[in-house]
Amino acid sequence: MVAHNRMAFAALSSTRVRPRREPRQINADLHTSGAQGLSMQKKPTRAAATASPMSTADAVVATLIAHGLDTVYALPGLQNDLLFEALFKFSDRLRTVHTRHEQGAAYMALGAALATGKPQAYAVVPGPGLLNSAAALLTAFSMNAPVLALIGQIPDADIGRGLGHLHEIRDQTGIIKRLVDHAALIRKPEQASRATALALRAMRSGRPGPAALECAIDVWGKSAPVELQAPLPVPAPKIDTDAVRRAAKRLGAAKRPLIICGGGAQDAAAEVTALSAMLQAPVLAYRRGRGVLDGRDPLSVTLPLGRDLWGEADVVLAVGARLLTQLREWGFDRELAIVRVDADAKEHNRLHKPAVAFTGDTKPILQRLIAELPAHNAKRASRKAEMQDRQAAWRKRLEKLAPQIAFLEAIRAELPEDGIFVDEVTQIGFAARLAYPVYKPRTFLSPGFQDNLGWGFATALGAQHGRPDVPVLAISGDGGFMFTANELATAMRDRIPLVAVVFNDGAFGNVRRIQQERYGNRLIGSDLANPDFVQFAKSFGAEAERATGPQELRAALRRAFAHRNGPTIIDVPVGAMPSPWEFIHMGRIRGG
Ligand SMILES: Cc1ncc(C[n+]2csc(CCOP(=O)(O)OP(=O)(O)O)c2C)c(N)n1
Ligand SMILES: [Mg+2]
Repeated sequence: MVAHNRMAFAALSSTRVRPRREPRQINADLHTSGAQGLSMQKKPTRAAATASPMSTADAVVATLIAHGLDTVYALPGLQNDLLFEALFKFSDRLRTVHTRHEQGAAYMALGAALATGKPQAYAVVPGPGLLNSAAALLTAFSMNAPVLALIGQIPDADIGRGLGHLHEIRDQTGIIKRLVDHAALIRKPEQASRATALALRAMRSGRPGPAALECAIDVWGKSAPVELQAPLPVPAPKIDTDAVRRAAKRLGAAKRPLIICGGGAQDAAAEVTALSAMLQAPVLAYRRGRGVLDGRDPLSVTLPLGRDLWGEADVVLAVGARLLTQLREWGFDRELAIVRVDADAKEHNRLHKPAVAFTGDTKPILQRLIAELPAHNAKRASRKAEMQDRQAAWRKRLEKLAPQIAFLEAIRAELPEDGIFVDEVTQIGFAARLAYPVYKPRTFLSPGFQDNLGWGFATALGAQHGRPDVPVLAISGDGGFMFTANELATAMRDRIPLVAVVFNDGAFGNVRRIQQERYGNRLIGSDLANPDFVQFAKSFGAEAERATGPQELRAALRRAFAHRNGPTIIDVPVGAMPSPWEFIHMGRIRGG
């Protein structure tokens, strides 16, 4: 195989690479060491200008490597056999991790993207393979996560003819275009590298997000002289100096400023932290913005205190956040001015006209605000004591959720500062969004507005695969865990040391409680017949144990985090838990 790879790289290195046009602007994340192996990319010379024949599949894979990708999460099949040939050929540069279901592959790519902040790819067959991966692709879209889907196709000449080829689906391209903003069908080897580079650029340009490339069964193997495309520059919108001044004036004069972070703030932690200190502004995050400001800072708030602060704020700085809950559920009025920073210009005016709006990457925009603010900022006393009191008051009311919080305390005590917590749609997850302290960015992965049951275990596997240097913990209910529990086989084969805690109440507990409380206890479709999760996990060869109560969980976690040679499943039997919803959907607080 080594000799085989050498030959492939000998062929590659005589392949011409298009020079980058604006090398200064190339996003650092895309221009990483993975590209260095393709040394011809760094200094395109005249000598290397003869493009040599290359297959479509080789060109796609070489371009992924040149963009710094190191893994493809995949499930093979006939249409993609020649793609897998290329993955074999380049397997010392790009690992192929194959899963047991396409949703596992796509969720793993998503988890790796969220944990690393870098683009990730998955590959699946057309039709059922695509649809099996679709919930994860939808989630990647909703979370603006840079995930590239490589999707097979029926023979090129027959696309759209409805002949009934294996895995044919009507208008696959149309379906994909509804799921992602950037999609392309590769029809010739000459297009393959540039199409891949364009997809990877689209994933980082403007509002980030997934992209998809389709390629027909008979196109992967076609060869032609190919120009390998180096990473393309990502355009950065200009920052309006006048707007910076207006925003700094508003914020500087604010009596009760509030910062709200969404997922778009994850790469601007230092800037948000600095602004929060300068303005003595609390920073509200609920799901995707957690960890941008360290949860130990008294200015770091989640719900429900965040809603009180929204009620009294005069200026809000929204950083990469949709504000749907705030503007729709909590209300607004003329006394509230909003300064918005968002990668997507369409986001600004959807529900409300902001006082000042910035479009672009949050980090450089916030840096400009930090530079401008001192000229306009009011003298501010520390709000530390006030915030500590208010936090304590809400902690007291949240004691209603003591059963959940006790488990979260056990987890926080054992998961190191930079350990990654992967949330699920379960009782402990709902409480975690309110009460689990997050210390660092990208260490609390929560599915955002899809809130899709079953994302957790496989997404966490991808997070752990992408970040082998830190412990990753997945929580799930017995319902959510079984969506992708089959991927325990993947975790064993690839020795992924994920620790997964299953809170086992024998029910779709959330649904059951709603049926009890709101629908006269008419229980339907909410009880679960479970396997013995310890036996189940052990049958894969995984470590597994049962822990009853928070103390036993803490001890089990300590053992689990010490085991780095494969996954651990901890089954935690629980009863029904108190409802968190009164702390999450709290209704209007301003605007009548
Ligand atoms: C993909 C998807 N299907 C259905 C739901 C609706 N749903 C929300 S919570 C839930 C039950 C979760 O059960 P479990 O994972 O056991 O957690 P528990 O509430 O028991 O803690 C369901 C079915 C959803 N959020 N996502
Ligand atoms: Mg359950």
